[in-house]
Amino acid sequence: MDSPTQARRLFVGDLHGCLPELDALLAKFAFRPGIDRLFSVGDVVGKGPDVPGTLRRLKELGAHAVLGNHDFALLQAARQMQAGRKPKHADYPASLGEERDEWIAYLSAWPFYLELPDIILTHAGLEPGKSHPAAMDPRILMQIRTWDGSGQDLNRDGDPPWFECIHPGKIIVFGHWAKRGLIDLPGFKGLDTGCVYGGKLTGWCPEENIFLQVEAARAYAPVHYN
Ligand SMILES: [Mn+2]
Repeated sequence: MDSPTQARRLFVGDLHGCLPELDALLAKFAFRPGIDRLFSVGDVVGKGPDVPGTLRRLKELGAHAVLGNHDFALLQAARQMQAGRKPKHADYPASLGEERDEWIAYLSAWPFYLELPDIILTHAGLEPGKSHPAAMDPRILMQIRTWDGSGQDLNRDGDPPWFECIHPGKIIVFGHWAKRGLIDLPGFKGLDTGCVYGGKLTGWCPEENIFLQVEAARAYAPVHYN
């Protein structure tokens, strides 16, 4: 029997500010702060109802996270605005509220990937043809869905999914592909099930090998898979 205090890990899909659903997922898992560990696949910001509240919860729980393309876009927008330019996602830094500087510092510390003894965590996926994520293009780690052989077009109908082009020795946990939905293959766990679009928030626990899901309370954003 497992000891009741054995640590479990919970990997959670793209949050996009969906704090009520994150809290519901943590409750469903019976997450124990200080014992269990929480990991986010990134895309915590953008589109959704409570971005600062979601960041607050991750920070309170000591969560580990990797940068998603929207988190990266926020950091880029903040830098561009500081330089007096008008970025594409000018609304993203404003969505952080009064603790804007705290959240920019928090997000700035997130890596493009995390490597654990048994798992690699990345927002979108890995770059085929390279052996280790340290050697991979961060744009690809944050954006890949399909592989065209060169990394130019990362999302093209007819090209194979990146996870059919790579045979890593560890389980890859990722998000970013809400249109495709839950991916449960032996070496690949894709957790973006479109919560912010009115889908579900998905978590995966490797210790119990279970997926947990909660329904979105509502659709917070029109479906726009970017
Ligand atoms: Mn994404």
